[in-house]
Amino acid sequence: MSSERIAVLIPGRIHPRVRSRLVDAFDLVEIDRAEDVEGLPEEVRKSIRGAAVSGRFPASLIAALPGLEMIGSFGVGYDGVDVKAAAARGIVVTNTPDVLNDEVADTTIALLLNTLRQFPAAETYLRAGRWEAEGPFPLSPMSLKGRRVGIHGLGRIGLEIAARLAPFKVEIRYHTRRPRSDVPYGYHDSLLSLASAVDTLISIVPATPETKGSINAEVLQALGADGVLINVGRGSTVDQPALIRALEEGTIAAAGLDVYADEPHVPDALIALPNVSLLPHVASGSIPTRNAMADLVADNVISWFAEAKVLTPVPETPQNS
Ligand code: A2R
Repeated sequence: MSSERIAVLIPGRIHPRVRSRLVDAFDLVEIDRAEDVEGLPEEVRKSIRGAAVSGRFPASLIAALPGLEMIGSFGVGYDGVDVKAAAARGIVVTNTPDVLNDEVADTTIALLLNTLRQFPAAETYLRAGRWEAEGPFPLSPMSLKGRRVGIHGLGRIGLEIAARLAPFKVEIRYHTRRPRSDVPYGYHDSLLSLASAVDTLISIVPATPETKGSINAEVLQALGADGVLINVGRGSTVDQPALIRALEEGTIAAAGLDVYADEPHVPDALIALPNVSLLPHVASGSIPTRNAMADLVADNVISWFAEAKVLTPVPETPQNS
């Protein structure tokens, strides 16, 4: 490793474009898992000043890197990075907001319609030759028409979801911790109150101790027998066993999920349910959007070492702290 080049750690798998954007200008130190940092020669470990990560960056890894200045995290959610440990050391963490808003909002509408109108099952029916053999696919019991939709989290992505829902002529309400002054939608100061007022709940909040398990049995009960839950935020927000029970027992009607409690594991009990539409965490998963996210990770790393500032710091680690 040449002495003037800056060492940047990549712990685990990351979008190949992050690597290709950085490889010419930086000495990339690549390890399979955060824990493998212990196997690096001491002078390499101490030389690391930046990091690019998709997923976990625990406090133990931060502690093992005494020269670390910034962590560029892939994705808008950065719950895998111990930001508290980073902030305590003055390390700047960046995420990739905004560039995925449209893709995630588009996916949310697709998942909502798939859940209500059972389009994946209808296509499976056609492909199995059943249309010709047995006749038309059964009418879907549910429709988007006339629904009252509650959005749990009305941030960058939630606003785009709301904007896409408006032309569907549904009623839109929301819950966040603080009401927004720039939207015409009805505000609820608790998730339970929102769930009681709507029949369709879309969750797009970050994974935090506060949101963990917040969509619980009581919230699902309040959503009601016509209720539909769509989760495109984080799996930890939903009490997954309670959701499975609610779907099995008809406490709510259906769910559309892109995120799960323990990805990539999806419980058999969930897969066995006929009233769910399940996606493998693909909301932002198009090549153009993932490329834009990869570019933003690389641009943050490059900008930090060229100009001592990043483009998109997370709120917990403002760059001038
Ligand atoms: O609570 P507020 O006023 O800070 O509003 C934010 C809301 N939010 C919550 N709402 C209810 N209870 C909570 N405990 C709570 N914590 C946060 O979630 C805000 O309206 C929204 C988050 O918006 P942004 O920070 O702009 O995030 P963005 O880009 O929309 O992405 C949302 C999440 C990511 O964190 C990933 O986990 C996932 O979507 O892909």
